Amino acid sequence: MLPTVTIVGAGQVGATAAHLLLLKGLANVVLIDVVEGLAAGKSLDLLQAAAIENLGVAVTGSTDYAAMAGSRLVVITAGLARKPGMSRDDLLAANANIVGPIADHVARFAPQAVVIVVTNPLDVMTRLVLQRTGFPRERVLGMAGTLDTGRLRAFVAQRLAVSPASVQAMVLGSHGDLMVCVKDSIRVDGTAVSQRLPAPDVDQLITRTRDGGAEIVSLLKSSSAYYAPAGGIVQMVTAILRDTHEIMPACVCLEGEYGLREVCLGVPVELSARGVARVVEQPLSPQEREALHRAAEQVRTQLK
Ligand code: TXD
Repeated sequence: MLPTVTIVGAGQVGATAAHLLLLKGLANVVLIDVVEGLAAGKSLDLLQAAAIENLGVAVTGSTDYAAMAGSRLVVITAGLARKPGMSRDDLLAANANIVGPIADHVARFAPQAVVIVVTNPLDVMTRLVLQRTGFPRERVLGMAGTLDTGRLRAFVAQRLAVSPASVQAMVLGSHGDLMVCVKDSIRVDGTAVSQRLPAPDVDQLITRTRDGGAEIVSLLKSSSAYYAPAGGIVQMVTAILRDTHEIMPACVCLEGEYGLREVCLGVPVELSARGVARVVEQPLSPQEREALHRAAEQVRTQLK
């Protein structure tokens, strides 16, 4: 029997992630949204889309948080998204008021679930969910690093006209201006990117990755990105449901790793059936380490 994944927030990111999960035949999906009819309507549409693909998956939608009972994973995408000119931090107070009570519902109705937080500002919301659920840190993760890494891989692959499958990278730190792109981690067919591109070009691709969300917001105007964010969610969900032990970046509460404590930040983690099997300490240059600590400071300030 397929496991159940609940997605709270049936908006752009939530519904697109549901679609991907169903098409990959990975899970049955429960959608929950406060807007009357939204989750129910989208779940019917998704059920029919799955039937066209001959997939016998279950999809339901509800306004009732109790519908998440028995879920293996809960993904939180509920909240406001950015409009042009807004930073992720402008969403802080409004989204904390949405995500805090949702975390209480998760603790009540899905006490054994692994939680993936997506709502911005991501690092602060992940910490909030960790505190409000009281779950161990292994079971509360934030999604941003898989998205940011995907963006960087896309830009490098496009610039060099190679397959994205040939490009490896690791983007850490905060989801925002203080993201930390580990330059040594960018490799093309196993060779350092510095052998393929001049340093200013690499820097330009890193800057475009850092501003990748804003670039899309400024074009779409009435919403932020959702296809690649949904892909980033499904990459993590797949590793957890299939117990792959893959290493990928995720936002997790640090307990001494990288010299940081009690702050949630993007770092490489090994994902398994129980969530985070291990935080991986990747070698960083002194500048990257300092940038990671600056990101931690900013997240701490926002938490206050
Ligand atoms: O990398 C990342 N982490 C991100 C995060 C990448 C892209 C988007 N990122 C953030 O995800 C974005 O800044 C937002 O904070 C969330 C959701 O973005 P999305 O684009 O999906 O926003 P929508 O389309 O507005 O959908 C949000 C839905 C909407 O249907 C609301 O009715 C619902 O959330 N909502 C709720 N559902 C359940 N319960 C409550 N309380 C609730 N409040 C709003």
